[in-house]
Amino acid sequence: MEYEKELEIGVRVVQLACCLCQKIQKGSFGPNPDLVVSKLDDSPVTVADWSVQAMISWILSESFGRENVSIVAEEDTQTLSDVKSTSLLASVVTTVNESLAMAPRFGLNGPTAPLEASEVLDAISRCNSSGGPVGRHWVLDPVDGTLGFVRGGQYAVALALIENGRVVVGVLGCPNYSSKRKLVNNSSAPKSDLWQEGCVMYTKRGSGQAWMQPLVCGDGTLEWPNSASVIQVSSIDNPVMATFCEPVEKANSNHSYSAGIAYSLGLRKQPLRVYSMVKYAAIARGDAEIYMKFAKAGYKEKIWDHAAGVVIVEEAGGVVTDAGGRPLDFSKGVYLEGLDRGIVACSGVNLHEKIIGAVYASWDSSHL
Ligand SMILES: *[C@@H]1O[C@H](CO)[C@@H](O)[C@H](O)[C@H]1NC(C)=O
Ligand SMILES: *[C@@H]1O[C@H](CO)[C@@H](O)[C@H](O)[C@H]1NC(C)=O
Ligand SMILES: *[C@@H]1O[C@H](CO)[C@@H](O)[C@H](O)[C@H]1NC(C)=O
Ligand SMILES: *[C@@H]1O[C@H](CO)[C@@H](O)[C@H](O)[C@H]1NC(C)=O
Ligand SMILES: *[C@@H]1O[C@H](CO)[C@@H](O)[C@H](O)[C@H]1NC(C)=O
Ligand SMILES: *[C@@H]1O[C@H](CO)[C@@H](O)[C@H](O)[C@H]1NC(C)=O
Ligand SMILES: CC(=O)N[C@H]1CO[C@H](CO)[C@@H](O)[C@@H]1O
Ligand SMILES: [Mg+2]
Repeated sequence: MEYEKELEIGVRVVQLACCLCQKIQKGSFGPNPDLVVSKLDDSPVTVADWSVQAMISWILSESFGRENVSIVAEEDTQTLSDVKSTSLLASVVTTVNESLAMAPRFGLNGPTAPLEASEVLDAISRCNSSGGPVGRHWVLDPVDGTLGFVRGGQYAVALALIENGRVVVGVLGCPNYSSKRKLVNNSSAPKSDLWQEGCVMYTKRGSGQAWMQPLVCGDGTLEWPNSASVIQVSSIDNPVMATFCEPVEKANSNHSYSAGIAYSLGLRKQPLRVYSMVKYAAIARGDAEIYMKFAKAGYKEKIWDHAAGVVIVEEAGGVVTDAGGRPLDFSKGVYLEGLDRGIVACSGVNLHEKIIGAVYASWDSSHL
């Protein structure tokens, strides 16, 4: 079966990564002196971002051969080496070792001896591929929605495989998105402990199906794929009934533009503001019908922020295109080059056509 091994390793390693993130949040690896630091572009990064990238890079390299694995990922080691504090690197090394020690419980082989700092740095910096139209490339956002992670909102671990420019495998781990409860607005996070039952979603291109399984981070071993269930997009196609989600942060998306489109479509519900690719997960699971994101001038979307979510929504029955109605192009390297204005993900073609129509209408009227 094509991509069977890739999918299995991907699901197992993303589950392990999600559990690692939850443990960091609970402070299980001891105090974190520098949980959050700023990168050169001022975006936040944490011990979790580097630890997850190092751990996943190491497992993929062991599973598929270091010389054969090309990984495009968000983090590099520059900030990690730049930061004055060596305690940050020490925290990352400890966290990576602790998580690799749990690998057998997830059906993965860990190292025979704990990794040295140099090996951890090497695993992170090996993810410096820039993808492209030819060959196989893994695409990783170790922590998508770092702000959500830091603030107790939604975040995701996103891993995808691109082959010859097409996304063929997608795995989305959502540690704070219960497999049993509907998604809620950012500002109304549940107070109960139910968040601990996060979920992992995954698919293979062409399977015509996507699956979800609850995240299992306690004791015991990961049962896979026994505990998985099939997920499907919502069947609602009336805009009046539809729920739409958009980013929490205004920094990289134009909320007033999406509000205008929502108004012209006749959407009645207030937008669900959610951090990270969990917005794609909500469409795939049927908790929402529309995800719109219109970029601000000058912002370029990166492939790791979309690859896993797009293939999962599509295989669950949904549609994802740019705002001009064209498929997203994952073959051009690190960025989604040529993206027309923004991204529109929908549960079905009817809603999708209406949104693209509304975008064209608003564009025409603003250029009369
Ligand atoms: C790397 O790929 C080559 C060619 O596909 C294969 O022969 C080799 O076994 C692979 N290495 C590992 C460690 O999997
Ligand atoms: C990626 O880093 C490795 C060392 O880890 C280096 O050998 C390689 O040339 C780098 N590749 C790119 C595309 O920068
Ligand atoms: C999102 O929710 C978190 C947790 O309740 C809160 O700290 C944060 O301020 C919220 N963000 C916004 C923009 O509402
Ligand atoms: C996410 O998890 C944190 C604990 O790690 C919890 O405090 C928070 O309420 C959760 N947020 C949501 C939206 O479930
Ligand atoms: C956001 O969209 C509105 C149209 O609704 C436009 O007037 C505005 O210039 C856009 N803002 C940015 C920063 O692109
Ligand atoms: C979600 O929160 C935003 C403010 O952060 C608010 O504007 C919106 O109406 C809320 N949506 C729902 C469905 O409550
Ligand atoms: C160098 C280093 O920090 N090694 C640690 C890796 O993690 C193990 C636990 O699995 C620790 O015992 C090591 O000290
Ligand atoms: Mg990230």
